[in-house]
Amino acid sequence: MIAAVTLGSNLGDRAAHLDFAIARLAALLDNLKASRYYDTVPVGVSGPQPIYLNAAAVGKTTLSARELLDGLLAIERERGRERPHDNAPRTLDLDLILFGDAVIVEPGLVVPHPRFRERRFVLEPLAEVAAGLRDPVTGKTADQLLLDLRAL
Ligand code: PH2
Ligand code: MG
Ligand code: MG
Repeated sequence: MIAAVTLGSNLGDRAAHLDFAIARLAALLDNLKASRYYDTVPVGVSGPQPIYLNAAAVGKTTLSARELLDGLLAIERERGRERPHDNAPRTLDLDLILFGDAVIVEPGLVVPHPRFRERRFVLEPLAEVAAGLRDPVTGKTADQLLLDLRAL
């Protein structure tokens, strides 16, 4: 299965957290392709927050979506991720965005990610590494979803 993961950090040495995550992801996903790092303005958070550094990575895996998710959460913990409240600033956030053509709604695991189509900070890096990757819900590629966003 081809998995797409997005990375985000807005606490501490943001680039070091993303570098670390990409090195770890390379052990979970074959042929890992990682995007450049994008400085992005915080979206949908309550108070003022530091600027994020976001990226995307895609690769192949034989793990299940749940196994991959557990792997992502373990990497977050290695960078001291804390969750004091929803959308709190974080050292490292790893979100599973797409998992082949799987549509999954389970506790703690919703794929495709429910908000990724509206998020430029997800679609821009994703389109860089996997322009043709398709969202099984809308049938659109990452490129098309990004264009839709630009047309708004
Ligand atoms: N993550 C969020 C909420 N808002 N904004 C940006 N720019 N980048 C993020 O990674 C991000 C966000 C929840 O995970
Ligand atoms: Mg997130
Ligand atoms: Mg997350």
